[in-house]
Amino acid sequence: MADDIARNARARAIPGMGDAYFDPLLQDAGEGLEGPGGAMHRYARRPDGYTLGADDFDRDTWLLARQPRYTEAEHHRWRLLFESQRNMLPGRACSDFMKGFAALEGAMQGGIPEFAALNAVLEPATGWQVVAVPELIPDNVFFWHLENRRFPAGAFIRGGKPKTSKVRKANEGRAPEHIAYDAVEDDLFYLQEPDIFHDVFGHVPMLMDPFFADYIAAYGKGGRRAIEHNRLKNFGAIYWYTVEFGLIQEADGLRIYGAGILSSPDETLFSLYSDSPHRIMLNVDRVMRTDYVISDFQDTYFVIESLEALHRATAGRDFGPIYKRLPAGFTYATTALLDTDTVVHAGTQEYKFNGGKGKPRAHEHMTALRQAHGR
Ligand code: HBI
Ligand code: FE
Repeated sequence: MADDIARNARARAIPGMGDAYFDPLLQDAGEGLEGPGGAMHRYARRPDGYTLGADDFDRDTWLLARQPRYTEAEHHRWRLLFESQRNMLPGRACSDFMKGFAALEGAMQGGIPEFAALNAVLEPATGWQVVAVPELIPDNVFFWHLENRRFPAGAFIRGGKPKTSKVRKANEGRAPEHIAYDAVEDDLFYLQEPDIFHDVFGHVPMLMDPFFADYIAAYGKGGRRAIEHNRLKNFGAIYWYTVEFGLIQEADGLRIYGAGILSSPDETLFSLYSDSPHRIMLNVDRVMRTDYVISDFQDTYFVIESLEALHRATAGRDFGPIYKRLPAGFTYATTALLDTDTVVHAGTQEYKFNGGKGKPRAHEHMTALRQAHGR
């Protein structure tokens, strides 16, 4: 399949990045095994000897020809994350996520899933596929895949190289495949970059929904225009505040559909139950002007009425004239509340104003939330 996609990419060239976003560092970095982004080293020397080499990586499409064969330690990390986060879903994830999740659960439990098994469920439902990539891929390639109903998922799983001294100490002298994470949640449960757990557990269930499936494909199509108009950051905020961190108003309360939240146990609690963040009804024009947080919980979550309404607010809309009026960069801070907002909850912003992640008060804030909500 990866070969077909590569041929297809050459026949119908991937739209360029445009002058504004041409990044010489990205274009020139690395050769062969390292890959253009330098992440192939993740697959180069696997504990069980199964190696993904330069031939397994396509430089046009950024696709891996196959998933690596995962070690037992990696399957173990998946199971830890999977079990723990599955228990967070009931009453918190939206009904459409739960529906998609139920259909995919057979292919997702027991260890890191085979994309072929996921696609056997996903493709007949909405025409989407999951495809393997080594890491974050360039925006134009990412959008091109989305437009063609392929969701690029990182093939690696987090936690292979413990970063904190606490985790390192707990595992001193152990071979990589024997590193234990059970007692050291902090390193495993905080997400720095999209890995296979975030991409598959967080994103794929929503791709089972027809409206959401169309919404993301339309988003991919719109990406090219955003790049041409030099408004990629503004356009990216839409994805961020919907696909990654979106909330939805359901009949019996607020629920989550954003993959960034649903792959994080703490943000699942924070987004729904904390008094700190604002919760505001989604307005696409407002969101495109709003900055966002990349290394901590969001200061503001945007709420939609339905997936159908989300689809309507974006698909088929001509963003060209909108970009002409839109200033480059962001106008509103992450903590802003505007007269024109439809406010669901005006946040105290206490988490933010106490310094956020890593600060003692952030820790207390989360401990209180976990205790109040049984985790
Ligand atoms: N690549 N693999 C991967 N996953 C992403 O979520 C992703 C990406 N490249 C670019 C990108 N996201 C963002 O720039 C867009 O959402 C704007
Ligand atoms: Fe994501």
